[in-house]
Amino acid sequence: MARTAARSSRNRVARKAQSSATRGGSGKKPIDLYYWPTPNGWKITIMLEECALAYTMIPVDISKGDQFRPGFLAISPNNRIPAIVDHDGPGSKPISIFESGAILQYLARKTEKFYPQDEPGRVEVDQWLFWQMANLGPKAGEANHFRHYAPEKLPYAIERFTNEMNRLYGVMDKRLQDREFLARRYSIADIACIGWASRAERHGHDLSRFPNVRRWLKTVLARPAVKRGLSVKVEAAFRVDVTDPQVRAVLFNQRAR
Ligand SMILES: N[C@@H](CCC(=O)N[C@@H](CS)C(=O)NCC(=O)O)C(=O)O
Repeated sequence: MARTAARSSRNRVARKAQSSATRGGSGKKPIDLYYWPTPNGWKITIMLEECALAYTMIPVDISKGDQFRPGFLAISPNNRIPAIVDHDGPGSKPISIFESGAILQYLARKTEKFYPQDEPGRVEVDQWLFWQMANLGPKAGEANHFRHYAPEKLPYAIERFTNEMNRLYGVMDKRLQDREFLARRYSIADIACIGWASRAERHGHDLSRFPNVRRWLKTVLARPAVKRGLSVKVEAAFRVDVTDPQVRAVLFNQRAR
């Protein structure tokens, strides 16, 4: 399904989601996905796979500073992955998008998938999508940082963010108490949460305490497109050493340039 092609100075991996591969090519240029294998990156590989959209994966090695290259900053001014370029955007013109929530909404509108057509339905999805963007993702990032990457173990910071993750899994568990998915049907709100919930133990949590989240996770992880999205690997990512001072300077010492 995936092939590797040398293009410009970087390796790109062209992927065609399974169902579109069996339908045959549309003749359209694949979407460029600027990616690193992290929960934010997986949101978009999962969505592209779910929507059967062809894409070219362009690794952005955030441990080496690729996110500060001018070409990438022109697309993603916040120096973060993921970002996409859709060569077949509105009016058949190319469009670039950064911020995973904006990318999910764009792809959902483009394909009319995983996002309801009616306004109440959209509001329901948007609330849980923004909940993930503003809460689950950032708090998990901080919990992860203070638990695994901070040079000193700071009990206050560890407790603060571990508690917040506990609170957030509680909110999610309650929401899933009487429904299968976060909104009416499986949607971009669920897709946004998968990469985070699947790494709950890294944020200090055992999902057996949140049985509805655990049941939801089992359901979404069983989806073939989710499996494919989570399996988009970049070899170099396995070799990143977060104790390396150069890597730490790139990732954890960023200031305005
Ligand atoms: N709000 C952003 C967050 C993206 C983000 O934090 N990406 C991380 C990887 S998960 C990144 O690119 N880090 C690079 C860096 O810290 O310089 C989104 O949802 O797209």
